[in-house]
Amino acid sequence: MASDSKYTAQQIQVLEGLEPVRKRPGMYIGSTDARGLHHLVFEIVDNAIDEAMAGHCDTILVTLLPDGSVSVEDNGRGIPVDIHPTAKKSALEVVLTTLHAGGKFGGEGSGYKVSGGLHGVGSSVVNALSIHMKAEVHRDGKVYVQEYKRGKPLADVRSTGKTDKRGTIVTFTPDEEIFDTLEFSLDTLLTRFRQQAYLTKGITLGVMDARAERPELDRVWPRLYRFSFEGGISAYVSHLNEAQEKIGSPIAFEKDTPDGQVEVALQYTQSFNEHVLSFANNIHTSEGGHHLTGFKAAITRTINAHARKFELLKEKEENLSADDVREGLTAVISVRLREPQFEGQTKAKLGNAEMKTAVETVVNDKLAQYLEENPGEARDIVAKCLLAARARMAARAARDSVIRKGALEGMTLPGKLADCSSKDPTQCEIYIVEGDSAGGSAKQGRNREFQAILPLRGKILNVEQARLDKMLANNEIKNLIIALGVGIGEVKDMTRLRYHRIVIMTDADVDGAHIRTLLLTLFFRYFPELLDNGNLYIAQPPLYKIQKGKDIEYAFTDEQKEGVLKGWGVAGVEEQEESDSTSLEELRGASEIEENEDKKSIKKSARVNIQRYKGLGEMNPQQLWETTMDPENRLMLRVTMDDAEKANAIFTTLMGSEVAPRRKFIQTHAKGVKNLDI
Ligand code: 2B7
Repeated sequence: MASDSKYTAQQIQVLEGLEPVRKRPGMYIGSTDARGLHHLVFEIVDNAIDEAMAGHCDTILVTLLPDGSVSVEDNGRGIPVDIHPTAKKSALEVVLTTLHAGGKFGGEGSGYKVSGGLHGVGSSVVNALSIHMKAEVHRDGKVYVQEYKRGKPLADVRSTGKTDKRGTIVTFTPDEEIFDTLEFSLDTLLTRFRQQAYLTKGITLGVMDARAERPELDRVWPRLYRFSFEGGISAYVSHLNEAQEKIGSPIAFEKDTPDGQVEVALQYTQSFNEHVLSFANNIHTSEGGHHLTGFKAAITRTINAHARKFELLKEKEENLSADDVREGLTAVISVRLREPQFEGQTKAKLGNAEMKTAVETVVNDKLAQYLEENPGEARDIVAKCLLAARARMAARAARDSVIRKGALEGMTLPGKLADCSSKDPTQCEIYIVEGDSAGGSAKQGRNREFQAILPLRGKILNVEQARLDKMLANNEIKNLIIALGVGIGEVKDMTRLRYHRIVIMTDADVDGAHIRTLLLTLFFRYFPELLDNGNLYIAQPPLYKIQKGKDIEYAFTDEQKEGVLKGWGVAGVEEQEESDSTSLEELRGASEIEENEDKKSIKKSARVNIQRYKGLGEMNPQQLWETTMDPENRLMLRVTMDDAEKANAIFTTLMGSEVAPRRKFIQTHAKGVKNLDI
């Protein structure tokens, strides 16, 4: 490359050492939990992707190794190794041991027009937080190596031999002093790299899981996953719409403008949901920004203009609203610019105003042209938007009447709700309980001070396939929304939430799982704030009650049950098929243990009674309190939305109208559904 020769080590800015990173890791990688741990890999891979975006590398391989380390390899130019004139050491060492090194890498000569991640400062941060790191550079026919411990070089950069390869290999072991967990989630890595591969057309991203061999699980070891999408963001849109009934094929445009590069792909589906993802320099801008604003404005304008021009919209009809044209729309917007400004709470909003016009102009021109050239598809799209407009008007009318009647106001709490006496929302909990009988037990067993109970009868409506008007006509849902006190749609106000803990309590069977999924869908679609704020929980009733004499233990898993039995010196007891444990049996058990105590020995044959709970209804109020509702003893799963996109995909697959993907999902996941991770 011509730019290589002009590029020298002096262009690196030296700022400061790495001590601040180890002192306050959160400032650099957000947190030291699993999320922060994965961030390390993303930082290193981002550097390799920058090298790819500059046109110098097309393959990146990430390997998880058995010793807990991760290795990232690219086939780029290799990090420069020449001596930095002021620092008097190798550029490689400067890049990996100084904070903010690389501030000038983005400038002229590096070939880096744009950059993702922390703009190249990431490698040194990762180095500081690793107990060990090794950097290997293949450049100009030679291999150069340097190793580090907690960010400090163990020796100077040295040349170890000849090579005919080009590129950089970075291997690091996260420091257990820093991180709460050292276990990488293959799933998290794959999701991220798949996304990156879609956004960077032409690169191949590989992930190799070469951690400990587990012959019982893995027939193929190590496992290699490979992502390479010639279709780029168009392929991404197809992927997002896999489970949907599609209108036409993905439409894609791209243009290099003086302000930056714009790429857009979109496709309509028959679903009610909008799924628009925006990126700036490969970073997901979840808070949107000017590129997204420009896109939305252009879609609304162009579809209206087309509908008018071809008289698909009658003269007396109102224009389609921005919401109407986004219903059922799936789109990916990706812009690349020289100096991206990231704003907002999570720095996930693009602040460059010039990107509004850039995206808007591209979409206006190219979408108008596409619609004219594909009149059939255009007609279907406009028809879908018109349907949305009409439904929206019907929904508004229905909602207005519901609101007018005061049905959603906090005044008239549902009759089925057993409310708590505290009025302090931060202290209050609401249990949404499956069925009236379990609801009855919960009402009797609860702590009235801060626990409210709302029993739901049967299955609630599947909200994925229903609109707001239909939903509000469903009594179970209406009751729930009234009880929460927050309203819905345009009158939603989350500050009026009456309970800060919302607990879903269903049976441990298929029906229970179904009801739970329906409730989660409702919350995910209409009250995502509850997921973001961690208000939503799933109660974990025990699976077994194990009783020997007066001793009663509850077990939440099979392993726990075995543990209890072992602890009691009994093994291999057969499960008793009992639906209820009467007081008579309890008495009988009690006398037996007294006998045993007389003999001062525990007999193996002592009567052990194991009850497998099939439903919440099998527990009496006291048991339900002790095992599932008492804050001192209970086990609850907090529902989080770590990865909104993945959650959305799962919801669409599970709850949407297409049947084949759902069957596939259930078949692949049926065995592994233990902990909920949406
Ligand atoms: C801002 C810093 C970090 N860098 C270069 C050149 C190539 C290059 C890198 C990289 C991750 C793991 C394998 C530029 C950029 C440093 O300056 S970083 N490749 N790959 C990487 O980190 N992969 C470069 C101009 C001329 N020659 C080389």
